[in-house]
Amino acid sequence: MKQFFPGIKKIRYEGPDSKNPLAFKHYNPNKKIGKKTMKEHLRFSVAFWHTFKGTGSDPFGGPVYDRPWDIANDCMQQAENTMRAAFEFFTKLGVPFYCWHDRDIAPEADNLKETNARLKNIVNLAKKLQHDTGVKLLWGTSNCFSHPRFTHGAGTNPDAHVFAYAASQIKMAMECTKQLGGANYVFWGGREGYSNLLNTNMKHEQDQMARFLEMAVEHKKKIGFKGTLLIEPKPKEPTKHQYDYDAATVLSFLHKYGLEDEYKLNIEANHATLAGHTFEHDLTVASIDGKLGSIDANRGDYLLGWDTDLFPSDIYSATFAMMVIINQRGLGTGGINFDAKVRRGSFDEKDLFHAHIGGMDSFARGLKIAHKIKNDGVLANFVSERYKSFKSGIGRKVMRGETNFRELEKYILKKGEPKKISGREEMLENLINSYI
Ligand code: XUL
Ligand code: CO
Repeated sequence: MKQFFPGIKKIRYEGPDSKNPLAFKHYNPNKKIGKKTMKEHLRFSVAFWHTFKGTGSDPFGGPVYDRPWDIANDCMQQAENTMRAAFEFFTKLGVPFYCWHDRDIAPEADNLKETNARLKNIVNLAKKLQHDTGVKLLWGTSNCFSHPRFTHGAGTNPDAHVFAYAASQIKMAMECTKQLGGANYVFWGGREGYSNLLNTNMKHEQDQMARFLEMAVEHKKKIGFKGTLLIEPKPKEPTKHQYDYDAATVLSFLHKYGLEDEYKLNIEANHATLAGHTFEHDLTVASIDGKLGSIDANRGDYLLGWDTDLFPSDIYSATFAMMVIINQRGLGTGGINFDAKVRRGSFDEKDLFHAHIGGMDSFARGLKIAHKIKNDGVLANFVSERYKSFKSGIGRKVMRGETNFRELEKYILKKGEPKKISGREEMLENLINSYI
């Protein structure tokens, strides 16, 4: 069998002192952190679209990456080579999961029937390779944004014909995800938004989207797919305004349409920052509602205002993310998917390994640090102390719904001015630094 990464051996853990760029310094899959191994905590996944289909092109220049699996005359031969290269990569890197869009793994043909036949063909190959290697599918999704038919959206398209096309495409992608034992199915509304309010009936588009998501639930049940349905918020890009703006917006949408028991959220770092939040903010918003299902790990660039999808290397961000994940006792069926791309100048195959090793080590460090912080309990004690006035007396009555404005006014007339209490932010930041 042809090797696509012949110069690279299986990546091993060598510990924090190793200087080998092709070794893990922190990710030691079988090491236990608390009750679970690192592998079980982190559930790493590689994104098919960036790692195997990315070309490095940008608005100013075409493809630059050297990808030996792209060299084939026939598009299905190319798809097969890409899938084989992907499984060689997953195995050498030692990740337990991967994710795809339908159109990443098999190219579209002239009509849906032929397109579906191509997809089925590649899914059969993926099934065999999953079986041979033990690598599993974290999630499948459908690309309903690249083809010109989706220019005005898929589920929110003003043309019902396009809506029906998107439904047919997602039906097939859900069935393929089920066939491959996928743990989740993701909806990212690539063009579900508007670029101009003058031609947009926003209420209609949102009602349409809800109908779309209801039908997805109905089909999930019909085919017996047991995975979690996930929605991935993003505020803008490609449209000026995406309806799934951020975690809070998606949650209230789900509550408004009675879909809250059917969907969880897949939170992406760079999407949260594009929405003007920190990554940990959106993770927390999803988590406190019991809806943090999975993560797309990456990062933006402070100097660039778009979705740069850089590999995550910021230890603070990884630590804060892992604090939220540990607090909710893991991601359930979800995982940490590197929805990230190497930079245009990092065009050879070795760069793909460096990038993923760095991302995995960052989250492994974040996990170790977050676990220690949690175990020591200092931060949690500080926070619980800060709210202790709601545990007894008048505060307790407030939380139990046993008081009213009149009684609170009486309370203040008797007790007078509250004492100022410091929030100790700098002290807490110093505390976090002492663990990093
Ligand atoms: C786009 C993005 C997508 C989704 C899957 O910004 O994050 O790759 O993760 O469609
Ligand atoms: Co994503």
